[in-house]
Amino acid sequence: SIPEPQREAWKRAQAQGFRGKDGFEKELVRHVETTLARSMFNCDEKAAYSATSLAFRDQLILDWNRTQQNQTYRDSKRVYYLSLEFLMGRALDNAMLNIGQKDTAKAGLSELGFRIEDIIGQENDAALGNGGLGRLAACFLDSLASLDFHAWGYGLRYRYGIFKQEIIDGYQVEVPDYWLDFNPWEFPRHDVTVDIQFFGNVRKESKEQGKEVAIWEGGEIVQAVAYDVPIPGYNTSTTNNLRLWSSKASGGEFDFQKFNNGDYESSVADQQRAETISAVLYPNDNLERGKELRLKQQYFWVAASLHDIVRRFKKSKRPWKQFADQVAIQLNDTHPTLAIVELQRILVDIEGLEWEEAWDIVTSTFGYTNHTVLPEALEKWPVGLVQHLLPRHLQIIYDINLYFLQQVEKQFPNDRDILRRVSIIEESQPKMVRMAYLAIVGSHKVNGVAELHSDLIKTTIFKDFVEIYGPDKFTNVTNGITPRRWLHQANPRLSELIASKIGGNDFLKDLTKLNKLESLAEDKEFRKEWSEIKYANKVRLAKLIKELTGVTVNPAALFDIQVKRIHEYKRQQLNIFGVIHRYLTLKAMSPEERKKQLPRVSVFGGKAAPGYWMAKQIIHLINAVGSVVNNDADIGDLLKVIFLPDYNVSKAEIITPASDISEHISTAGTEASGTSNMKFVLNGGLIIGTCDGANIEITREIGDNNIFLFGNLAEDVEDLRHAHNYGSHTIDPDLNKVFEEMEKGTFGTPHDFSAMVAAVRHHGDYYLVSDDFHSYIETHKLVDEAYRNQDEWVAKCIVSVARMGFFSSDRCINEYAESIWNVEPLAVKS
Ligand code: GL9
Repeated sequence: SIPEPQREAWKRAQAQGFRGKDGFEKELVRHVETTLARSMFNCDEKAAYSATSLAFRDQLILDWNRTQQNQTYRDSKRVYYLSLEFLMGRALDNAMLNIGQKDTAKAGLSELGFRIEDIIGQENDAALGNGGLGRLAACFLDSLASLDFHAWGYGLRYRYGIFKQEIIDGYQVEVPDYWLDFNPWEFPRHDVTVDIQFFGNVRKESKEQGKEVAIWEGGEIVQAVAYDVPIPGYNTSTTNNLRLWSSKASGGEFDFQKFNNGDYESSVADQQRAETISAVLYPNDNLERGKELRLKQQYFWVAASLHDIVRRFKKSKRPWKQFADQVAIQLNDTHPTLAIVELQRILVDIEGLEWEEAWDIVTSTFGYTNHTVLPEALEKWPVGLVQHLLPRHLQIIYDINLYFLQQVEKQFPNDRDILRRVSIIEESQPKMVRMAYLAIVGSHKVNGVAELHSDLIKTTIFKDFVEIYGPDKFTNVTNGITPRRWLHQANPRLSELIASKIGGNDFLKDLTKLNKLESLAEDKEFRKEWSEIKYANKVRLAKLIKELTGVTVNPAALFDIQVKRIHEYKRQQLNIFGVIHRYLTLKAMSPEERKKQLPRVSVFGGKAAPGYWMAKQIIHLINAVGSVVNNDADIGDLLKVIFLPDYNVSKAEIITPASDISEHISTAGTEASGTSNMKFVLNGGLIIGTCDGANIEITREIGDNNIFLFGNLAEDVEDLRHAHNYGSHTIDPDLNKVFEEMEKGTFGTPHDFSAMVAAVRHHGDYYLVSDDFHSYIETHKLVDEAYRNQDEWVAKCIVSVARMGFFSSDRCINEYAESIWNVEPLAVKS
């Protein structure tokens, strides 16, 4: 640091942000001319985007530096959010809004010859996630900063984010997403590196007083390099840090030796191998596939992050027993569970603490969030693989398990079976490490993400652990979404209308203030303005549909939208079967009768995991139905079926504000929470849904007359499945007609879709498509009827929005802070 006498000079020279439109223009042109080495003669939209981003980035950095200095100085407890996925989307629009300078930029860009929308549209999405879990992490970062919490995110800097989806002949084709060619939002910290060890072996060494220490040696080293991403809060100068690790060959002596020996190629190959660790995001949603590289990613990321966290703690020179007073680490799903083992290893092997003392620290530090009960998504790693890659960690896992099972045995002396059931090691062939159990044993709190889900984990997958630890270790924090991105940014006109009616923008920081809207639901003029905005948003989506699919849709039709990952449990197949049923019904009508029907646009969007064959079949069927229905002259505007390719965060910002109705129709008990349900309602759309995940709490908040619920309940699912397999399973007659039409070849070769039909007819209909079909169809009739009465419909939308305050991610973060992390917000002093 600079000595006192020179500090005055530093202060005089300190960087200042730009002020006003003229200041912004000056900065923009400066960046075009000096940073990018261009001029007004070759400044295209891409260059204008780059320069605008750099101007805003400078602004952010000032706040960011101040926040980091302030947090270091205050040295209060920090929250660390460990997530393998951060589905951030675009940063520029968000930065402009959070700083509060979007209007300045708009005016400045326009004077310089650009439209702000075109400039914003130049940015690649940062798509480092699959779906809800990764987007939740991104919303949480926004809330943590906006609420002035001292928090860091830790993740991986994937070179390739989630693949881009192209639709070719109705089939999904995956294209790599290389998004890093120009990314002004990250700062490489080449001076912040951590050496990460893999493989090798463990030796025991005797120390003084007969004490034994484990020494992990040999193997190979890969270097982790930090890349920092500033996370601005809304209307606060707090700007937090998201640290993403990138892998690099360690460049140690070994490589040089090879190089000097003339083995140039193999030393380059080593380099490449090291770099593959952070190369690609695994594209699975709600599925784990036990790949060695994935385990390497997990350890690489967790070890680098913990090293960083421990280094920061040690700077404060506090005793170890204060660690958990300074540090709260939240595990986003089981992906970072090795952090529990790694911290225990650091404390015992490196820092020399006793096992018990270390374990107390570890368990007070961690919290674990579960995001799914689907068995195929629960992580397990073969013991042999862990042994090979992380020999010392496997020993520690065995010791953790030993002490845990001893405790269980004491508690339940006459119950041998419970030991088998709860053991962290599954005694299967091959033996497996059960990561969720390790996460529970190593954390002080475990939470689910919606009430039903949190109840389900307590009564099903983690039942034994509730017996062992008591119910207080298990809690619920219902998910939420950030109203900054999902209302203010995605739907600026609605946000402005609301602000103008309820006395300002405060609701963006306290979403419960939306309740002031409720009394306006009966105001005719207000309803009119509301409808005009919805219509404009539908026009905007219709334009996108035209651009991406070539199909013209009528914005006056009822827009019915289902966008989310394609998965059998989410039941896009139920939706498309319903669409076929609607098509058949329309076809059977006389032209006069048809004229009385309400026009509908069914929009689908979402990616299928590349290895998920059935999900890809569903995409194919949707497209096949679209190409028949959209070209049927009998039907015209009465029904259009759209598959929007490459659904991502920036498209969601256009899609979400444009729904009349959206579909959240998972088999009851399978969707842990869902978060797009919240986004659609917050944007003035109604939803059709099952009694699943957060739909239940949405219903409780907005009232059951404002939502279209249908289908069997979670508590009946097991019995129904049992009946399908062991009793008789009669297929719903209307669904049968749909199947017969598919088998006739109306939508292409019947063979193409035979597996989808067979899943329902012959393979036990695990997702209850037939059981729920009738109720689904009937409920859609109610939707049509309700939509005909626009006055009442709009009133329902307004009332619903007014009651959505609960679903802000700010509320979530405050709940985590109070009941799990024990931290309080601290604003940056200006
Ligand atoms: C998920 C659940 O399936 C969603 O219902 C839930 O809303 C989110 C966030 O809690 O978590 N669990 C899960 O594995 N995914 C979810 O979206 N999938 C991924 O995004 C990887």
